[in-house]
Formats: sequence, C-alpha cells, structure tokens
Amino acid sequence: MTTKIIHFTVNGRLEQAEFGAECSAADVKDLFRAAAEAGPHHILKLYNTNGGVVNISPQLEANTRDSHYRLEVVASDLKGVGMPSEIDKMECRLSHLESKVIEGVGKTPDIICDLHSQVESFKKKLESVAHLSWMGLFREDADQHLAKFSPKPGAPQLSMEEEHQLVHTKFLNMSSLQVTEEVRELLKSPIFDNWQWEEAEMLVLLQVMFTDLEFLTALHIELAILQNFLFEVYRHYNSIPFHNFRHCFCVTQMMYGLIWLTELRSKLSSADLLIMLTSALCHDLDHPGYNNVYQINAQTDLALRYNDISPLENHHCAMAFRILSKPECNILKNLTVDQYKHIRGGMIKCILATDMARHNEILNRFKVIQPVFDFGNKEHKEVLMKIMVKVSDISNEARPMAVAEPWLDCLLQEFFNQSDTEKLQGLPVTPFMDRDKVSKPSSQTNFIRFVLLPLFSELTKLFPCLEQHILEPVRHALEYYSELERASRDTGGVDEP
Ligand code: LUO
Ligand code: ZN
Repeated sequence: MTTKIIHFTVNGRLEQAEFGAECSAADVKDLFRAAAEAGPHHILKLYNTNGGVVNISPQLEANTRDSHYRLEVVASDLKGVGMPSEIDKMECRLSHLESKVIEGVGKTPDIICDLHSQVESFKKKLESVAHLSWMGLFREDADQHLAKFSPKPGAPQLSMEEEHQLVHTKFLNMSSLQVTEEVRELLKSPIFDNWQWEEAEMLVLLQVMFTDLEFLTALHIELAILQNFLFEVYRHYNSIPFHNFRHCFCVTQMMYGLIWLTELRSKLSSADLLIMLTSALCHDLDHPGYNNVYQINAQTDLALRYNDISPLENHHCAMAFRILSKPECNILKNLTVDQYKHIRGGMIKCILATDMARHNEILNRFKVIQPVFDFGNKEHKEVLMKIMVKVSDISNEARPMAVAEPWLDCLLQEFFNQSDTEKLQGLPVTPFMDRDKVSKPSSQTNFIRFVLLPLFSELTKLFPCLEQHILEPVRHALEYYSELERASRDTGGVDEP
C-alpha cells in the first residue's frame, strides 16, 4: 500500500500529512482539519507555492519541505473585525419579530427575552475567542497586505489611530498566552512564513524573540517596558508597500534565526546580541517609501538635516533613540552608563550600515578580516554585526519562494511609486525603479548574482552551516528568476513587472 506524504505549513508550523491511496476525500479533509485544529464550521484553504488554491483530496500531488503547501483556516463567520454579520442579522430578525409580537399582544413574551439573552451570551463567547487570532481566524496574506493600498470604495476603513489601538489591545491580550513549541522552533528558521501572521501576532513573536534570547534577565529589561517599546516601534513604521512593519518583522526574525543557527550566543555578549536584534527591529523606522536618491535630488527636509549623508538611515536611527528616550519605552534604562554607550554606539553603526550605497565598503572590509576573524577583536565584531544586519535586511530571497516572491512585488510597487513621482517632478529616475524599463526577472537575477550571492557567500565562509539555510535557497531563487528571464526572452514578451 503506497502512502502519500504532503508537507504544509499551518499556523506558522511545518506539518506533514500521510495517507494511503484508499483514503476518501472526506478522510483527507478530516486529516488536514485535525492538523489545523479547525472546527467543523471552519473553511480550509490549501495554497501551493505559486499562491494558487488547490483542492484537498487524495489526488493532492506529493511535495517536499521546500515546496510545502500553506494551509489556511478561514473561520466561516469570524473574519474581519467585530461581530460577524450572521449574528447581526439574527439580532435584527429577533428585534423585528419582537416588535410584531408586541403589536399583537402588547408585551414581550418570555421566549423573546430568552432568545435575546441567548444571542448576548453567544456574542460574549465569540468575543472571548477573538483574541486567539493566531488559530488562523484573522490571517492576512500578501494579497490582502497589498490590497490595503487600494482600499475598496465604500468599505469601512478604520483610522490609523483605531487600527493601532486595536493592534495594541490584541497584542497585550495575546502576550500572556503561550506560543506553541512548534512556532518557537520555526521562529528560529529562515523558512518562517511572515505572511501567516497579523500585526498583533508579530508583536507577540517579537516579544518571544527578546525573551528567548534571555535579554530580559541578562539586561534587566522589564516586560511591560519591552511591550511599550515594541508597540512604539510598530506605531512608527508606515503603511507603505515594502518598508513597513512586516518588513521590520522579517528582518528581525531572520536576524533571530541567524543568531541561533550560527550559535552566536556562545561567541558574543548579550549586549552585542541586543545591538543586532534591536538594530534589525529599528533599521527602517518611519521610512517614507522614497529612498536616499530621491531625498537628495528632491532636497527634502531629511536630506537638508543630514547633509545628504545617509539621510534615511540617520533618520531611522534617530527615531529609535527618540523612542528609547521615553521612560516607559526605555529597555536600556537599567544598564550602566558604559553598557548604554556601547549599545547606542553599536546600534548607530549597524543601522547606518544598512545604506546600500555603502555595500561594497562594508563587504570589502569583511572580506579582509573574515579569513583571520577574531571574536576577541572589537573591530572584527563590529564589522560582523554590520554584515549580519545587512544580510538580514536583504534576505527575502533566502526564504521559500512562496514567501519571498510577494516581497519583490511589494518592493517594485514602492519603487514604481517613487519613479512615478520623480517623473512628475522632473527628477532623475533610477532605471531599476522605472516601471517602463524594469523587468522583474532580470532586475532580480542581477541583484542575486552581484549583491546577494557575494555577501551571503562571505558570511557562509565564517559560518559554513549557513550554506544550506541561506545560500542554497538563494541559488534556487537565481535559477528560478533566470528561467523566467529566459522564458520572457524566448517569448519576446515584455516581462510582467
Ligand atoms: C537592496 C535594496 C535596497 C533598497 C530597498 C530594497 C532592497 N532590496 C532588494 N532589491 N531588498 C531586498 C531586495 C531584493 O530581493 N531585490 C532587490 N532588487 C532590485 C530592485 C535591486 O537591484 N535593488 C538594489 C540593488 C543595489 C542597490 O544598491 C547597491 C540598491 C537596490
Ligand atoms: Zn530594510
């Protein structure tokens, strides 16, 4: 009897389902329902690596970990914020019935009162599970993420303050809940799927990262202060297609994974690890969606304030320390003056190092010291920490294609917004940002070949275990985009941007 093995992620954890050819469609559906801990009324959606929905049946194609499916649990009624429409309709019908009965007999019979109280208690039950959003009830994926930037006319939009308040409430409600062991483990891996998680859940996962690296005990950080800090950082990322809070989470999660994979906890101090993780978290704070070239050409306030020297990165770093200057957010407040100076100096170096105009300067310095790297040498450690933040910042292609590819669409949307503005303002336009010139495959193959592979290869020389975790996936991505490039050349068609 041949069994089929299906790899898939659900609620952020990697699972595999095994079933024989004799299994019925109902059996296979029940198998996935059980894995997702979904109830009978939940809707299951299975996505393949191209983001297409596939039918959950015995005919499912067997796959591998790298080409795993993604299982979504969509609660039939709990989607969206607030009470589901079914409950509202029920209440409306009940009130209509009540008014009819009162017309007839002049008063509200007990049975109607009972029905009202039953509806009320059911509403309370629903509210009590709403915070368990990470069971898959309020999932956002790349399309929903991008859809935010073209809201449906007439659809009710929460104001930014209301949105932030909602996220804050959910974050604090969920932060006391235990994250499953599977999610904890997956959080340390580059295959973690950021699209599975809504913003409040990402805040909880960031709290888990700071906790599991033992920063709270080693650096005397109070949990409430950390939560205030994380929420303030979240609040200061803008709702733009790429350089948003989800990008911040991705970069921080990759940094977290690299720290575990390279076993840096045994080679660097807690203060140095905190510098790297907090730099990753803050490295794009308040990014406006327009890069340094635009800031300088348009002579914006930032360019004027920072004299055209890495205006964005200087701003991101200044925003981080403006948040840290608030006592209720100052995770560094229980440190000695020397510790504070060391961490501040390290964060300034690491955040400023994310300016891609300095890419070759920093990589060439690392290439010189890597063969003779010495963890006792202060300058060596500083260059490594810059490299780690840089690698985390541009590491999307080290993730599974289903996770990475939507990020390129988000990036190009942000780049096109900028080049459209530059054209309107008569400013120079960077070719790889011009929607009339750029092709997604060729821009990406160049980026992977000339930026990612040299950088990732150099880091892998110092930490050989990274070969399988980040270098191999990037090589696959290069093959993928090269294939797309060949296909678009052969068809002579214009690449879809
Ligand atoms: C590298 C970069 C700079 C600013 C904003 C985003 C990015 N990232 C990427 N750019 N981050 C990840 C990625 C990615 O996967 N692909 C690209 N591709 C193109 C658009 C590219 O070539 N970007 C690029 C290359 C070099 C550079 O400065 C040397 C700046 C941008
Ligand atoms: Zn970034």
